[in-house]
Amino acid sequence: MYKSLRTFVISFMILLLSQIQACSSPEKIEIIDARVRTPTSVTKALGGFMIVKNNTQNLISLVDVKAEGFKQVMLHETINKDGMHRMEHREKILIPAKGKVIFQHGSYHIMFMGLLKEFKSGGKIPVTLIFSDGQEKRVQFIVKDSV
Ligand SMILES: [Cu+2]
Repeated sequence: MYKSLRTFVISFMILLLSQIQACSSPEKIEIIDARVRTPTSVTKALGGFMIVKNNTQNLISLVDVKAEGFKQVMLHETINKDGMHRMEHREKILIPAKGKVIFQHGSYHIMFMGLLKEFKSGGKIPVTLIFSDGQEKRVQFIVKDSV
C-alpha cells in the first residue's frame, strides 16, 4: 500500500514535470510579425505578410487560410516572368524542417480579396492558418500604415 502510494506520487511528479517541459518548449510552428497594410477607400485586396518558422524536424506545408471579412482568401506567390510581376495561387507552401519562409512583398503572401468591412490602422484581423500536419493556427494580423 505504502509502496504503491509512493509509485503514484512519483508518476504524478513525472507527469507534472513533462507538462512543464511541454509548456516551455517552442511551438511547432511560430508566426512572427503578421501584418497587412492599412487599406484605403479604393483598396480591393490586401497582401498579408509574416514569417513562418517550423521548429520541427519535419517538412510542413501551409495548405489553406481562412479569415472573416473578405470575399476570398488565398495563398499567393508573386513571380517575376520576363520582367513582369504576376501573382499565382499556390495550393501549398513548403516550410522546411527547422527552417522558415518569409512572406513578403514580391514573394509569398496571403491574399485577402474583396474587403467586406472596414479595416482601420492598428486593428487586428483574426486569421486561421491550416497546415499539412492537421494543425490550425489562429493568428492576429495587425493592420499597419507601413509594412
Ligand atoms: Cu496576391
